Amino acid sequence: MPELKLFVSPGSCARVPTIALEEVGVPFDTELVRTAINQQKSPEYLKVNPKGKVPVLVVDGVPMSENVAILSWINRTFPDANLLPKAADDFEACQQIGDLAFFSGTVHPFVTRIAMPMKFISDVDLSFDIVRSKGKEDMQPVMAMINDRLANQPWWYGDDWSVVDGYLFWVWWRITGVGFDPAPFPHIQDHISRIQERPSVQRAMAREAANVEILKAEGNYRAPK
Ligand SMILES: N[C@@H](CCC(=O)N[C@@H](CS)C(=O)NCC(=O)O)C(=O)O
Repeated sequence: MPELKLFVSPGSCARVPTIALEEVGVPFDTELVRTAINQQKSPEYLKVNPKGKVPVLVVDGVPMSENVAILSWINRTFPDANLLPKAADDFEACQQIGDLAFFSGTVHPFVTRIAMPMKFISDVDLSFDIVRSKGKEDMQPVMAMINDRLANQPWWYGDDWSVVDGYLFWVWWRITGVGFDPAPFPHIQDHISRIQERPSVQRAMAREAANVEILKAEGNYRAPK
């Protein structure tokens, strides 16, 4: 069994591999990165991930960054957990990588505009709302497409849950937490209610809640707003 340590920050996209590892049921440690004080840019952390981002999964002492890679590795290493459907061939396997890349490379940047507009601008007072509003506008067709996909099936791939559903859960939690209107997307809302019943998701959220308490006790907690 590999020794696993996941670098995380509450509310971040590190939630997705946390859910994946909880779903597998393998023992793993998490290490808290304090983004409120930019610990992800500290010299120590940059040795782990020169990109200065979470998540990082350290496998037997060797770090791996990027959700697409981390989730693919967990899926391949623990195939019995069915984090992704069993692919019939290379083409289907690559389509699944495409789904993870869609969330990482297309959806996530819109999330950042909505949830962290200050990352795009230096003049916070003048431009904060402009960036956030444009992010919300650009997110509409993306969420409409996902809402349509979920109209007649409970999960992204049909009847069976996958880690792509975990990705959607994080995205939705993050954007609705800062004012993205959920009303036009009832099938996504139903999906979120379903996924919150999943024990792996509840365990991942409990890990995050414990880390939030640590940050609050230290004075390093920054609530989403
Ligand atoms: N492409 C990366 C994106 C990772 C990412 O943007 N992580 C955010 C948290 S959701 C982060 O670490 N932000 C801190 C920063 O940019 O300083 C992935 O999919 O893993």
